[in-house]
Amino acid sequence: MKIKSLRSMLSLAMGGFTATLSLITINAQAQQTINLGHTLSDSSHYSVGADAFKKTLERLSDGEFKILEHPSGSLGGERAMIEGLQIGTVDLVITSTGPLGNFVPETYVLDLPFLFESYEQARCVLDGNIGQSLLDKMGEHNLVGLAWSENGFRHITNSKHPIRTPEDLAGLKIRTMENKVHMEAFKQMDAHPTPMSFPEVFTALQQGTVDGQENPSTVIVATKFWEVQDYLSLTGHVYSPAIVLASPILLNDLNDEQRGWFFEAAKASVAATRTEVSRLELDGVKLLRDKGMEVETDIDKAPFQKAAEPAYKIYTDQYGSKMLGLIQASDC
Ligand code: EAX
Repeated sequence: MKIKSLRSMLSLAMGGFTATLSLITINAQAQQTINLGHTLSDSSHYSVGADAFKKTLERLSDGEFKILEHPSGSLGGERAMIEGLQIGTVDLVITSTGPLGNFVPETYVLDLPFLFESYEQARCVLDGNIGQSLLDKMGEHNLVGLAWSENGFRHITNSKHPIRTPEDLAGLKIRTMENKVHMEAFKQMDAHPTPMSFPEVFTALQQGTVDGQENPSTVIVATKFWEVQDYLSLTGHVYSPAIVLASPILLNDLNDEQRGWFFEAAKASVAATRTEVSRLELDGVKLLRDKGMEVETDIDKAPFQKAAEPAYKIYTDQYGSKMLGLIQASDC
């Protein structure tokens, strides 16, 4: 009798212990905080995308995952954040392809100047088989590509004089992303390309370390570059994709259903970001003019395209022409 009651006491205690343990597990899941970093302000198109990601993931997972957004490069520049994904100190990043080629060289093709003519064409390529095959490549480099998002067509700003032709760039120090295809293109256009991590750019422009920079109107607006740049030329010299990347250390730990939520959330993020990019392509330029920038809208792109052409050969000599050929031949 004594033994029996001792057993039942024990089993009661064990039951309670197990129940407590599973509560702890549920609580731990309910509180799993996911750190999402990007380099732009909390009013940017990346933040619009981060908000959509957050809402979707928190809804689908019924609060099991919470997104904590770290805007404005507070987790570092894009290169540092991508490294963070690889070692698991960062969970999610929305980044341009700027430094991505250093990790996944297959993506350099997307940085070629004048590769895409319109948003429709770029989005169509990135949403199709070509985009998917490039997303799959991330897996070979210790990253998870959740979806292609968008930064926008890049335009040139500077503090010296209006840029209407490639010759106007001669001698100007232009900050570029840490991307050798971009640097090559600007070298070909006679500028002095100066690679730099994005969080350093505003101060470099302010202090005159560089004369100009190039970014989509989305970024120029979000970073208030009008405070340190007088001239904007709508060169649209390269389409700048963004990508939603995850850490394999996070994703590999999840079950299929949970992983699916992250891919769904990335899709929602892309849709929201693209809508904002399209809006800012028009409204952003108006705002920049209102802020006092002199905007050159009527740019003849042909001479810029011609000047940047050698960048294609330099790229294909190193990486072959297969991916480029596929993009150029696509139905998009
Ligand atoms: O991704 O570095 C850049 O100029 C990027 O366009 C910016 O960080 C947004």
